[in-house]
Amino acid sequence: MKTSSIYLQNLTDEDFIKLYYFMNLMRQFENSVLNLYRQGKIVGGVYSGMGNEATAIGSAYALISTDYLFPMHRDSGAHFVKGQNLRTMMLQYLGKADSPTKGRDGSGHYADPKLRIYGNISHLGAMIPVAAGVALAIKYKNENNVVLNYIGEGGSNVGDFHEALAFASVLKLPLVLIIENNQYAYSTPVYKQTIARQFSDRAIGYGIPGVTIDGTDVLEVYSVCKEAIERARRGEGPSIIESVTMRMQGHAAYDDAWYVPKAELEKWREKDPIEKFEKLLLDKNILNESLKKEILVKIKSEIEDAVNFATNAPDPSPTENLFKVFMEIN
Ligand SMILES: Cc1ncc(C[n+]2csc(CCOP(=O)(O)OP(=O)(O)O)c2C)c(N)n1
Repeated sequence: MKTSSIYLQNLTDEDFIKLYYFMNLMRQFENSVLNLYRQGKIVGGVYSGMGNEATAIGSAYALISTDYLFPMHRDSGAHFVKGQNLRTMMLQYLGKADSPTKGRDGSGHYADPKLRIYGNISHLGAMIPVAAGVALAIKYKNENNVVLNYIGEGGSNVGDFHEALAFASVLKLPLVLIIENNQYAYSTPVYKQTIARQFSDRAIGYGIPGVTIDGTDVLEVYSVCKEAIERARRGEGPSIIESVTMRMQGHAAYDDAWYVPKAELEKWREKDPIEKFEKLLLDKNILNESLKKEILVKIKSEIEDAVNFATNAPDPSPTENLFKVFMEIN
């Protein structure tokens, strides 16, 4: 943990508790989504961010409300940090009529322009040029905002990655790209994806800063992201942050990840981002057992409320949805 960071020193106890709350919320939200999937109430892919909580939460926490968030499929918690509410997320996952995509999709592929959240495009890498385009618009309009975009280490190998960064670096666009290196792209381990020392070294080719961080340490993620975001806000251009973590479950709910050695998972389990942060907060007396219980009970009841609300919400009309596949922006 880089405790010397000025940004870290500015965090209050309230911030620490919020980070803890959001990390737990993300994990419990995803558990409830998985349960709904197993009950046959959610169709399509269900992707787990287990192991990625520190990366998703710490990074999004470094944004201000007018910044733009372009998350990937393991960043559900980033939506909550950016202001998305649980009921809306649950409507979206259950494909309900009142969800942001009005039932035309059942995962994070939605946009909420008011909150400046633009969920991932399925085609890996395709989101980076879009994020760079928004960063260009910010620059044209002389606005003071930043775009935070994520890509998996596997997705970072597609051509769009290069095109977007070549463009963003030359124009010094306010874009921060996080490469979530969670060791596997579906069943392909990192050593079969690259022979480079680290993914952040790619930044050298664009003449921009690139840094590799411990993606299981929420405070390190927060402080390094904040530094890159504020640099971008000052007009000094994009950065790449490689956040190293582990995909603790299969690619999606249908995949038992048989190809991941058990010993590797065990090694990473000891670095569980939530347990690690919880221990730090308990040691620092920022958290105690009764506050912990209070937070977990609050999360449980918020999730139950969202599940009940969304389960009882109306389903979309099949005839209407047949013709409106592309999203309408309200
Ligand atoms: C261009 C493209 N190729 C293949 C896929 C199918 N696909 C979806 S996710 C995925 C693995 C992505 O791995 P990574 O980028 O490392 O992210 P992770 O899922 O590990 O977080 C693949 C191959 C896709 N969506 N788009």
